[in-house]
Amino acid sequence: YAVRIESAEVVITSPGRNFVTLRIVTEDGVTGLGDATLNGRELAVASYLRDHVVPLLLDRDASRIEDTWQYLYRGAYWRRGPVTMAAIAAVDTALWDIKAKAAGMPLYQLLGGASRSGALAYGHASGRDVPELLDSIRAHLEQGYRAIRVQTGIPGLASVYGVASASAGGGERYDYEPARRGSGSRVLPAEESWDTRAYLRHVPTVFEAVRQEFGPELPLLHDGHHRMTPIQAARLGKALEPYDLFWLEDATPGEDQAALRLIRQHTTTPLAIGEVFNHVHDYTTLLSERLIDYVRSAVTHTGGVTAMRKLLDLAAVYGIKSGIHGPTDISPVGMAAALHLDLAIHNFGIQEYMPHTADTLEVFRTSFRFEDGLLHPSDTPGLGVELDAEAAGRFPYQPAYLPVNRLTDGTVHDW
Ligand code: GCO
Ligand code: MG
Repeated sequence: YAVRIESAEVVITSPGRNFVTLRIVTEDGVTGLGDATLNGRELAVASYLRDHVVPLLLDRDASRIEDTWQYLYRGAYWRRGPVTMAAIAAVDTALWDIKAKAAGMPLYQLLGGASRSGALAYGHASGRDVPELLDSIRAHLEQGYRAIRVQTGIPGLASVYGVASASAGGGERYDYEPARRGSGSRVLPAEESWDTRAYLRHVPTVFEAVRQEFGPELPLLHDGHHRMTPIQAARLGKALEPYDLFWLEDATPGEDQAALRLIRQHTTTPLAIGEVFNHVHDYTTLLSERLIDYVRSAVTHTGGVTAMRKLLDLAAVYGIKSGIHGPTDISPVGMAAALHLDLAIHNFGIQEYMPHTADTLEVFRTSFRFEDGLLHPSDTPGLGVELDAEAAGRFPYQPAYLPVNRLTDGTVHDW
């Protein structure tokens, strides 16, 4: 059994934000899609694919997924990194899409079938102040969310990570954390300012207000976005214990695995990390020493379905669960891949979810659905996402960067 890869094409489109998609077509005319979007560094992955991967894919056997993964990973000699691993992820995901379509099955069936009826999703509530935050949580509950990420403005700081600039008003907010765009030919990142002490003073009071208003049941999450030192993170984890968080995410910069030991010694607040990771070896200390509770990798940035399955199976050995990365800079293709894994694996924890814009959903025709707080990949064969090339062409690439963060004295800090 062999199916020749006939063509492979990189599609860059920007229906509100930039997405990079790999589209592989077999000799039988079966199409597979893979997400290769790396927010703010999109063209590097597009070039890696176009210049160095597509020429190797042509005429290969599309059915040999593991072999192709190893060929691209070991064959490059140079290992890991977000650009390489996003490129490999796109190929891998597209080949799984093809295999599942050829089998006439939704991908989760090839991964072993459903382990649950749907994937619990968490939504992003935020507010510049507490009243606006409470309104945003209410709006999310009305939309059916059963778990909520809580981010707020900090008194004294002009703009803070995770806080949408417009008010919720009951509708969906699409302006969350857009990669900033400039005008003219030169685009520079926006700059934000940060004060960790002000943040540490304020956040526990916010969770106090949220628990007062919504009671003890609602699962609440919070993202520290890499901004604390280990001892500051330990202190925040302790201060938040009375509010029973589902998780505290990215308390410290992710590359320092040992930092989690110090946090863990001081707090029972569950910890999640890994959205900037791209390899199982980013996690080995964290998993084997049980220093985290949730794995935050994106399928898109961690080598695709094949590598994520292995990573999550290793996490399962230690009783650690999934919390797959799913903000809107993961394309609907990457999101669908996450949902098939969520349904199939045993150690599912929660799935991050933000609806994509109407323009994005015109380019990417999805079939997954959000209902009563749960996400469901559809039973459409494959991933269940199709790319409308004509619509994609209407939204050309626009240079855009994520913001840069500085302490109030001007020192560059983690964003
Ligand atoms: C999250 C993340 C995102 C990232 C974004 C960067 O928890 O969803 O922190 O909001 O900041 O993916 O591109
Ligand atoms: Mg995060």
